[in-house]
Amino acid sequence: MSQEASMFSASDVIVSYSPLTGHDLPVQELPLPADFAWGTATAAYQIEGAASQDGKGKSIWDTYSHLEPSRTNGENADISCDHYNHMPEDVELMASLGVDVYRFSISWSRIIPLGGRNDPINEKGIAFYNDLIDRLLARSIEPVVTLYHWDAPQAIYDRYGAFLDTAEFRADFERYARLCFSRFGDRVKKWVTFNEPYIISIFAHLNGTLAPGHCREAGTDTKTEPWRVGHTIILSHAAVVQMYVDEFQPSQTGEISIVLNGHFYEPYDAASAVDVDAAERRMVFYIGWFADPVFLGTDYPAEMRAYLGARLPEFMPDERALLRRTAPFNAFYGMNHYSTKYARALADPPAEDDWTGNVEETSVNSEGKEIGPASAMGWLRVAPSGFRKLLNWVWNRYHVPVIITENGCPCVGEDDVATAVDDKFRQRYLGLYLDAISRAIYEDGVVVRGYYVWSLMDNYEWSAGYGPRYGIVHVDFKTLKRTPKNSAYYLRDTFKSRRRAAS
Ligand code: PNW
Repeated sequence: MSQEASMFSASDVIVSYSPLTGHDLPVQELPLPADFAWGTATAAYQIEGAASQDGKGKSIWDTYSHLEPSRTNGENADISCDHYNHMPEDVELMASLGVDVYRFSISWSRIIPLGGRNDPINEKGIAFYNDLIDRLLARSIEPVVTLYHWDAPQAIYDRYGAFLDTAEFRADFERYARLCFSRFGDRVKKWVTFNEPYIISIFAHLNGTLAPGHCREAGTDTKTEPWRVGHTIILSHAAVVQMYVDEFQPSQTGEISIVLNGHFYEPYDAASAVDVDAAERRMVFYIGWFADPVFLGTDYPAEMRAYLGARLPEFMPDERALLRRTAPFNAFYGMNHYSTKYARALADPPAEDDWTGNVEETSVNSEGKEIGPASAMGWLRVAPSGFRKLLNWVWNRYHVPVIITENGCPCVGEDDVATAVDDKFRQRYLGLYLDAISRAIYEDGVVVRGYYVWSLMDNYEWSAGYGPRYGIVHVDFKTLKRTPKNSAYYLRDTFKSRRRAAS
């Protein structure tokens, strides 16, 4: 299985750590700016449960997690953390950890059960998010809201294939966004339109490991559809930025942007010019695909146009104008980052639906050196220097203040709460990644405004089910008891002292 396909699969879970050099890197507790924000992050489908409570409609994940045979490790998130019914407790928990920010997503089909622009609104769903936002603000926690974290209403997928029809999706997404701005925007001052367009395009519409799993079956076209999906996301994003700026920002005074994920890539063989090119090309194909049109307001990167030819959709003149107009209004670069990989240029011609730029991704380089110690997921390795380099890469290309909207890792043996709370591996990972941010800020001049750990609590890790646990709080999925792990206290304390050190 390719590294990409295994990213969300239970078969990639590691059961014991192997000792590796580099694991003993010291955490230096380097300073951070006094106004640097620390937050926790979640996504609706992964934590809420209450799959059909209070009139919620089905999303593509409700369908996908119930397929037979299962494509999600036999597990679904019908209940998960049952956050929908434990929300006040979860807000109190965050308050006790001293977080400044909570990044969560709204379930589109909870507030518009059928999703479409003429479909009815579910007031009970709206009431849930109003209550959540009010409770956060009462505890001085800033809500940062993602409109789309992977759970498209099933009805719009049934009607027109969701992202596969740009005009239909854009119109429905605009209505959904307008509803959110008008009902929540008096109190929500930071909006994210889409979480990780790369993953939506490639994992859900090419290799098919995430819902709707649209791939390699009758009537699908993996050569063009992932790029159509990306195109839909970019244009829907820009349209909603324009709407927010025109209709809501003057009175609500909030900010809006998008969240992009991406690894840093080192060359497989540092002495090989083609591998050095491959590493750069992989980042352009991964990140530049979305970030160039969104933040620069330009066409797709020239390398992508040249390589993909007619597989890549064109922006029409009015769409180019929309991109140019809205680019400067993206107030921050939301970065989800977990790990670094090696990139190796492939000599053979690529598959006809290749999406990588003909690059192979590995965790071991030409000299047999591992990129870093593996977490409980084989692909997720501790490589903080790659994180610092990625921060520089993004800053140099886009010059937009960065917010780390997700970063974290799962540890080995975390089912058992007694083992889980002593999460030294995670504390080390988080400490090193915060040091990397500090170096990027103070030594390299990158502007980074905040850090939201993934995740507030253990939750449903998509196709990998409940196997990998990313939480700083342990959840017992039988009793739903929440128990903070030591990393939760580590983050509370390290932000206190690092920020004091900086001021
Ligand atoms: C993110 N990668 O997904 C998602 O936003 C979360 O919902 C998810 O639970 C979390 O990270 C952990 O997996 C990722 O390619 C998608 O490196 C892709 C990658 C990493 C995370």
